[in-house]
Amino acid sequence: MTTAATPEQTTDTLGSPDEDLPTGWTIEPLTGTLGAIIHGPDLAVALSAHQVGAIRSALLGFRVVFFRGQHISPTQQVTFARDFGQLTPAHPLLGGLDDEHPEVLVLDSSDYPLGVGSRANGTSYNNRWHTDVTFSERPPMGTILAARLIPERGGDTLWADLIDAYNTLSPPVQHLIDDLVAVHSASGTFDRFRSDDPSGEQQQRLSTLTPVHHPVVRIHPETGERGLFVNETFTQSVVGLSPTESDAILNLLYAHTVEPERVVRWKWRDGDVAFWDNRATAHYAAADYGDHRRVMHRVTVAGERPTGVADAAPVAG
Ligand SMILES: O=C(O)CCC(=O)C(=O)O
Repeated sequence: MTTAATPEQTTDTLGSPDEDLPTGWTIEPLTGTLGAIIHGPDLAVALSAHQVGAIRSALLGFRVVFFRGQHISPTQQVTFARDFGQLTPAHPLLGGLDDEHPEVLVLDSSDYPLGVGSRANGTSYNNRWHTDVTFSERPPMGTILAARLIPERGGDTLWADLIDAYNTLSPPVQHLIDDLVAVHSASGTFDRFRSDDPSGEQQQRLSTLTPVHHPVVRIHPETGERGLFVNETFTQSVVGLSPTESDAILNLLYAHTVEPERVVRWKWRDGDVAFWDNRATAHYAAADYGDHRRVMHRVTVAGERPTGVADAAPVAG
């Protein structure tokens, strides 16, 4: 199991007591448990194994880490991301930035015209809580998001801590959900292709994606922690429950997950980079900047098939 940096191991001033940090690096936690700024790295240059290990450890401990003012190019973003594993294509349904950068997904608010909240055709520009690509068998392990164009006001991103969400449920509710399995699907969210896809190519890709099953409570593959693994964007229902039961349990979990104590909010500045553990967080991009433009580049590191409590339990002899 990998060791994770925790808020207790760091200080919010320069000179962290964490002796494992590379020289000149410090970690500034943003809340009691979730989110930290890593000061010191230059993501535009090759990192040493020690530096990569320090970022990974901070990621496991804080679940989302931030780097200020990096201004990295798409190629540098891809190179940095590769330090943490194999990359996925930009998205199962959407193309990449260009032929040189098939791993870079462009999130441009101008592709989703119309102001606040839900956008054209009833679709949204990530202003809905979600964990990335949980409609696939192997959702990404992590996501690296680089700010390219930030509106003057608004456009923050919020992350919620899925492990703390599990840990703060009462034991009877934990017991109730520990062995449940949920259905995740891209349809609904990406239905806009029906009206927005003259060639039919994206609709064709959508039709190849069948719903997948994931445990409601996921065991983190590196830390062994239990976390909720459902989100209101891609989770459709809980297997074996009536629609009323499924909706009630999922809505309870969603509401609990995004209570303010479990959320960190990031105010972007030009050149910032965020890296989140997609196995332990959900996120939400606030669409509160009217018709201003906001552009982000996203790269995702491949992940494994989620395992649940039942998968991890020892087999009875
Ligand atoms: O644009 C953002 O701030 C978040 C992006 C996002 O939600 C995503 O990549 O899934």
